[in-house]
Amino acid sequence: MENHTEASWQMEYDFAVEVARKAGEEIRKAGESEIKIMTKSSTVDLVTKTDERVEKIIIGSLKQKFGEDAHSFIGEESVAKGEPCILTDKPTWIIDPVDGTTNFVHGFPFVAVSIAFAVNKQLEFGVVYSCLEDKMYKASKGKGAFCNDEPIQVSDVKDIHRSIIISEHGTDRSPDKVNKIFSTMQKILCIPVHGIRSPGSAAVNMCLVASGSADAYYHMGIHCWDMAGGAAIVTEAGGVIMDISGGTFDLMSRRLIVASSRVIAERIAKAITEFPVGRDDTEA
Ligand code: LIP
Repeated sequence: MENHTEASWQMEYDFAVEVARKAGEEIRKAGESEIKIMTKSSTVDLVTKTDERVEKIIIGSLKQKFGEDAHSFIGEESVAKGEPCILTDKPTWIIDPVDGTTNFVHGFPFVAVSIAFAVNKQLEFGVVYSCLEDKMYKASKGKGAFCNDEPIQVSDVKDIHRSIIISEHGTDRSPDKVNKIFSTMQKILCIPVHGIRSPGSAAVNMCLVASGSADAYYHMGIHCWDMAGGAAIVTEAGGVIMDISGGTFDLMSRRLIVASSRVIAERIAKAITEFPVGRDDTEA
C-alpha cells in the first residue's frame, strides 16, 4: 500500500466531497417522488429505499475509486443488514447516507449525507452535505473547516446563559427513557440558556455548532455514522468534543457532547441524566 504520511489523504478527501454531492443530488431527486417508509428498531425509527440506494452508490463509488480491499466500510444501512460495526486501525469510511431520515420523509429541510474517514481509529476528515440547503461542510485534520468553501469556526460564547443548545429526542419512546431525556432538557433550560433546538440531523447539528449558529449539542443513543463526519468538522472548527460524562469522546460509545468551549461542554455534562445505550461495536 502507498505510504501515507500525516495529512496526505487529500485524494480521498476530495473524492468524498464529490461523492457526497452526487449522493445529495440523488436524495433531492428522490424527495420529489412518493417516499415509501419502512421502520427499523421502533415504529418511529424510519428508513427508506433511498437510504439503502444512496449507501450503495457511495460505497460502490469508493470501492471503484480505491479498490475493493484497501479500505474498510461502516455504513448505517449495511450494519442494519448485519454487516459488522467494528472500527479497526485500517483506513475506514464511516457513512450515513441519509442523516435525518425523518426530516427527509417530511420534507423538513435538514437532511445530510455524512462521510468520514478514520485511520488508526482517528478521524482524518469529515464531509457533511446538507443537501436540501445545499451546504457542503467539510474539514480535514489540520487544514481548517469550511462551509461551501468559506472558513467556519465555533462561536466565542463561553457563558452558558447566553447559549443556544441543540439536542434530540431519539427514537426510543419508552416513558422511562423519554422522562430522562426531558429531565435533562428541563435542567438545561432552567440554567437558564437562551434556548434548546432539535433540527433532527446529528450531522447538521454538529455543523451548526462548528459554524457558530449554536453553542453546543449533546446526544445519547446515536451511532458512529451519525457522529463521525460532524465530529471531524466541529473539532477542526475549534470546538471541543467529549463524552456525556465529561470524559474522553469515544466514537463507538453512542454518547456525545460538542461545544464551542470546554466550560459549556462541562456544564452540560453536569446536567445530563444518563441512561444505558450500549455500544456500536458490541451490538453488531
Ligand atoms: C438520526 C439522527 C437524529 C437522531 C435520530 C437518528 P438517521 O439519524 O441524525 O438526529 O435524533 O435518532 O439517529 O437515522 O436519520 O440517519
